[in-house]
Amino acid sequence: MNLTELNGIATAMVAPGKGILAADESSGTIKKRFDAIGVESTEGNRRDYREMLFRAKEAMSRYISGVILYDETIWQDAKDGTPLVKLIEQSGAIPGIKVDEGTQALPMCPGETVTVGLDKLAERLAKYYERGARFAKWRAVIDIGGGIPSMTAISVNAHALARYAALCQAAQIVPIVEPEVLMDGDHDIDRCYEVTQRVLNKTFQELRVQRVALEGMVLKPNMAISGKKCAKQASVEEVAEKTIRLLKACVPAAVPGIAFLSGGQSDEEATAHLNAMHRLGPLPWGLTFSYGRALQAAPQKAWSGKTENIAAGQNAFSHRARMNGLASRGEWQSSLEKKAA
Ligand code: 5MM
Repeated sequence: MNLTELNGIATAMVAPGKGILAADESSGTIKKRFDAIGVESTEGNRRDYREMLFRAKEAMSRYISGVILYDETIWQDAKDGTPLVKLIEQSGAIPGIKVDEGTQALPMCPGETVTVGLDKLAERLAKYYERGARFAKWRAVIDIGGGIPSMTAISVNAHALARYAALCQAAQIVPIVEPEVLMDGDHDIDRCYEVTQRVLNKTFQELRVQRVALEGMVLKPNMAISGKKCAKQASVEEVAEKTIRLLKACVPAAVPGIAFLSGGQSDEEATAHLNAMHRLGPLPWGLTFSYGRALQAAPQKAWSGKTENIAAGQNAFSHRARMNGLASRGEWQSSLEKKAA
């Protein structure tokens, strides 16, 4: 393992003004997104959609540091025969790959899951590296509800995240470690804080036990935020203040960067929260976005599967990428959204 090189990649992934495009929707998830805009989820449509994003010059060259791909996409070529990975590299962004194989029910723990995909992972990583991937992603899912999460679910997911991270670093690939505490329930922000703290502490404990070099990884956490169904929604300032307090308590300064998931927040909320956190600096790590829905909802709608809408889709993507790029420096203002509208 060359830690200097891994640290250089991780640092570039969270460079000020830039963040990560999470375009690694599995086939089931992209079908749901396409259903919402009336587009059939064929291999060709998935390729055309992602090609549109990766060819959005302004977004990709100025605001996107890296792209997380799904297995199908990393092997696909653009219409003119250029591998999609090459389009990403040519824009100056770093290609990455989702390597987990989804979740499975966790025995003895009703309603909870464990993320799988460790079998043959070393072989798969070597192939992805050869194709151009320089970072990877593995997402563990922790739900909050009556009596959950159990310590069992937190523990097995943290163990798998660390196993994955160590395998990545041995393959000279930067691991994005993503323990996502879902915001789907009716819990308040303090319950989210408390659960996320347990999850992050256990995850870093496992990372240390399994000798993962913290300098060569990126953390992708949820924010401390109210559950979507909670009657009392925390303000932007409270989310920012509690998230930074939580991360300072749990994430060692040796970690080069933290890149948030959006988790179902609206586009503008995700931007406003990141921006507000930067107003609380200086921070010990790079802090940016690794959004899926909060970057793609607008371009998906604008594109709607029509060739004549490609420019509109790219403009919508560039706008959201620019807004989040500004937020990653604490320079975003809501008036910029209105001006664009
Ligand atoms: C893009 O969605 C990713 C893949 O999800 P599935 O494996 O369920 O299809 C997801 O892991 C994503 O990278 C993160 O959750 C961040 O995306 P959001 O939409 O929460 O910002």
